[in-house]
Amino acid sequence: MHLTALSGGIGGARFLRGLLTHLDDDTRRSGRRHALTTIVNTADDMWMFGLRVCPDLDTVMYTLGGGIDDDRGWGRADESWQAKAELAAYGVEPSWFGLGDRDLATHIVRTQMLGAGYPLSAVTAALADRWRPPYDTEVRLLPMSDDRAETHVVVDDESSPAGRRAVHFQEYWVRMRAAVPAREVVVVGQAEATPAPGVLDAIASADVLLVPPSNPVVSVGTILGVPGVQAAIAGAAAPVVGLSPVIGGRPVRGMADAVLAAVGVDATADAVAAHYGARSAGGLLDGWLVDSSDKSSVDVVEAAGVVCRSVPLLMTDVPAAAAMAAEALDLAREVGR
Ligand code: FO1
Repeated sequence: MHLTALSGGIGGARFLRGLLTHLDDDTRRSGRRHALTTIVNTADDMWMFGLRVCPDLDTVMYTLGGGIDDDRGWGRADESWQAKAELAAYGVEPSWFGLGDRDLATHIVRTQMLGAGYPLSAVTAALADRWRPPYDTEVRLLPMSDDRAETHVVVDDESSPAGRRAVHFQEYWVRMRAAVPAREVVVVGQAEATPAPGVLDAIASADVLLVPPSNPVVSVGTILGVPGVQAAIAGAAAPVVGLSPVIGGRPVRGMADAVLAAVGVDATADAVAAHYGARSAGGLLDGWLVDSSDKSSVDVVEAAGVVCRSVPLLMTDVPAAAAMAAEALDLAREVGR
């Protein structure tokens, strides 16, 4: 089976690790081989100290390749922070973003290759070659685009004449901890971006299209916003199944409701499904998984034209994520008939 997933950082990466575990179990049981293409959000990306940092691509690459620090959910295991401390000693910014010594090598190689004229998709393939996921299932990482599309968040700012200013998503998310209201989310350059090589084909040729529990606005929304992607999904033969990133009225990654509010979406499993829309009504979803604690929202989601099931969605460990993946594929079979 060929699966294609749209993913952001931490939540999406953890789900994909569970999916690969489940697919390998299926290969051992049935002998069937599988392939997974992950289209990753690049609107979080940022220039820092002259280096191009791609947090979601790196989080997926490290998580699937075994290099991730599982407690943080981002960056490398066994990390040290000497360079970060030295940069801070020089008083250079951003001091609020944790660039570890091991992680810096990834950004140096990426910046070197971009400088030599390689597109981000080629750089990603080269970096991923070192981080080969230890699964039978063939895994391919694709940036959503080779072009620059950057999420900026508009926040209140009395000191500026307009009373507002735009900050890069990372500054809003990491330095400001999403603690102030996001008035607007703007993806700079998105309208001019084109899907990276392989993206549209991975959507068209997939047997199943998955929307992991990533942030619907700044991770999945930014991928869907790349011109051509939404139309490719609408026209694809594969069923589209998503998993709610919101459990019991709270986003699992505690700050996601800040950007949901900016686009007027309540932090509930059914509001996110409504935001994505039913594929039968020109939206994204054929099927939607909500957590067991959100069983009461199944009827609301189904009334909107999306087949809905409630199952445990808390990714406490890899087996839990694998069980969620099994449920998602089961639902895909049901809606795909
Ligand atoms: N997230 C944080 O909350 N604090 C950090 O200092 C931080 C550093 C960082 C470094 C490299 C990287 O690939 C990701 C990093 N992240 C950090 C996560 C990053 O902000 C992600 O974009 C968000 O978590 C959303 O996916």
